[in-house]
Amino acid sequence: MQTACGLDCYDACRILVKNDDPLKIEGDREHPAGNGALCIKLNKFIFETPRIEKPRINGVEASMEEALQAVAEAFRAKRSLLWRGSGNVGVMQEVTNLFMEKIGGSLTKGSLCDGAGDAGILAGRGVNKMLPLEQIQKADTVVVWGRNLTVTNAHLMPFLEDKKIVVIDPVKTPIAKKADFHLQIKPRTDYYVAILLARFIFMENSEDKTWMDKFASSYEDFYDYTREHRIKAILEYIGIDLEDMGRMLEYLRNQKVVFLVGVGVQKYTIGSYVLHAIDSLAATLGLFGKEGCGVSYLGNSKWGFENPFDVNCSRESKVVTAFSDFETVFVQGGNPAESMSDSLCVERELQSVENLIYFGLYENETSKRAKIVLPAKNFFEKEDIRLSYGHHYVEPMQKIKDADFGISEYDLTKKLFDAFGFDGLQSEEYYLRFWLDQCRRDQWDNFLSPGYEMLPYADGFGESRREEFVFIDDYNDDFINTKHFKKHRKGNQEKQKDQLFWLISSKAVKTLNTQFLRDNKVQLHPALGYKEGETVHISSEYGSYEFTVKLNEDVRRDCVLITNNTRGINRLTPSIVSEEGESACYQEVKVQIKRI
Ligand SMILES: Nc1nc2c(c(=O)[nH]1)N[C@H]1C(S)=C(S)[C@@H](COP(=O)(O)OP(=O)(O)OC[C@H]3O[C@@H](n4cnc5c(=O)[nH]c(N)nc54)[C@H](O)[C@@H]3O)O[C@H]1N2
Ligand SMILES: Nc1nc2c(c(=O)[nH]1)N[C@H]1C(S)=C(S)[C@@H](COP(=O)(O)OP(=O)(O)OC[C@H]3O[C@@H](n4cnc5c(=O)[nH]c(N)nc54)[C@H](O)[C@@H]3O)O[C@H]1N2
Ligand SMILES: [Mo]
Repeated sequence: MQTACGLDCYDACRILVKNDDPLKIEGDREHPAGNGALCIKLNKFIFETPRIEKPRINGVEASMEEALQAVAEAFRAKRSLLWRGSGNVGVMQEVTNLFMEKIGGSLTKGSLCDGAGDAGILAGRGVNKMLPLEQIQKADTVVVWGRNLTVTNAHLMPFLEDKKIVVIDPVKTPIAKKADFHLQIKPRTDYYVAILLARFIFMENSEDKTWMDKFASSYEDFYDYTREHRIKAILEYIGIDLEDMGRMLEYLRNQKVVFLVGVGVQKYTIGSYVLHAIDSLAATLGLFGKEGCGVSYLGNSKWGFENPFDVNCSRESKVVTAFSDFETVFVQGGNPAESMSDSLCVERELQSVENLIYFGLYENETSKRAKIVLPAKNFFEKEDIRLSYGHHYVEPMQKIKDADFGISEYDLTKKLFDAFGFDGLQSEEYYLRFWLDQCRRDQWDNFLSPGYEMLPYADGFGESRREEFVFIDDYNDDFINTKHFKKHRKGNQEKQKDQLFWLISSKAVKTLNTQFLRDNKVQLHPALGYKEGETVHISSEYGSYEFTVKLNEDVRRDCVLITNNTRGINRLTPSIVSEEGESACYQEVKVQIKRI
């Protein structure tokens, strides 16, 4: 038997089941996106992490029937919200939307993850199509741009063999150590890197005029726009020199280039401009619709599908959720108390919810606060379909074993429909088929998303494929010039500035966000003078927390690195929303370090 991994990651691995009791699994060498290996999360942590087995009401164990009754009761409130995290990214997670629509409840809008970048892509291309894996394989140069590839997208590594690799990242990540060239830029400067590179490409006449005449004809305006940016001042600000730029150009001109862009570049208010600038650079080089070329970001996995769970509900912000406006908040597959930014504010908001319901697999900061705790089934215990934001392969997720506790999203929806006397819910099989029947098959019988195109944008941009690429022509940024620096300009300006560090919060190996192994470390460059193992107090204008120092020479001296599975990380982060894309801005913040 086979199934697929439901964890929120680019790879979406196919899993071969060797034995169902005890469960023994391995990767599939035949899967186009896998390499036969499974990660440590699947091989170990998913089985070792204790599950919630018994429902609870007000801290007291209850039967599933009692808990479901209490949940139904809570949904009779006037104002209900379903806040869904990304603990499992199977399509059936969204079946609960159908119930929310029936009761006139609210869902969320916006993203904790990739929304700002997505908005930047839409601004340039109209639709966010994924770059097929085979195009990555055909590239000469792969630029890994704010993606921690070996940790978050490890199964892509075989696709990078024999290629020139360039990494743009403030951290010397494992892939940066292997790369031909690493641009260790200051965080939040990617927009400038992209714009300057485009400007140099025009200056040396390496731009692809033939392609642009056809698909992006306003390039003269874009060239003018890049010229509004002052080279010397910007290079100084982003901390790289002309020689670095020259080397970058060597890897970009006259060859097949793929940019693999991760969420790291866009955890800022200006996140959309970054992706729009990177896409504009790619357009200058004529990298769309051609073999071995393109920009690969987190694609829209549902592009091309009709979604039976698309509903008409009012939407509340997912990033700065006013939980206290609702009597009932149903948290499904998420841990908002720890994953959302500005945790202190989130905790306060959650506190004033009358009925906080947690529906998940593991105990976490949110389950601890919930009035009703409802155990879920994991993806080995129910049927589903897995799409991916990293490639076009679609995998059925088959039920491999029975669990004698927990309830699936479909069964929960059915129970709620029954409790309210609603009709209109189709069978589980119907929905599974609905998704799968829309897929195509490749020559090896793999399911492919209906949105698959071998060469996306080959005919043009937009939904109609007849539009042109739209270059970036504007950049609004008030963070650098006003917000922080002005605030600290009073008093001993230079000294204050030196004491402020960028906060980087990327993903960790042994966990999927807050699901498995948690941490308590802050990674600092040894030159800052802190000792391994000492406790420091880190603070921002939003809050503070204590962390244990881990020295790491790979982090820039003006940055602190705290992985996003670390308790308390989001005490430090701001509850602000990106200018476009309604996305969280975890890194739009500077922090101070204090010895205890
Ligand atoms: N093992 C593991 N894998 C995961 C996850 C997990 O928790 N654990 N989470 C999954 C999820 S939900 C997602 S969204 C993906 C995300 O996967 P990635 O896109 O790889 O995201 P991050 O881990 O946040 O890392 C982004 C990289 O950006 C760098 N970075 C930070 N700031 C900047 C900047 O300003 N500019 C540039 N150029 N780089 C910057 C960081 O140093 C880091 O190397 O990973 C998925 N895969
Ligand atoms: N500082 C900082 N914070 C971040 C980020 C960052 O880069 N920096 N990254 C952000 C990103 S990219 C993301 S995607 C979010 C993720 O944030 P969340 O969506 O909150 O994800 P998790 O913390 O993994 O919590 C998922 C929960 O889902 C439950 N679960 C797993 N499988 C199932 C299932 O099948 N059914 C149900 N009902 N429940 C299940 C598990 O119990 C788990 O606790 O975090 C964001 N938070
Ligand atoms: Mo994410």
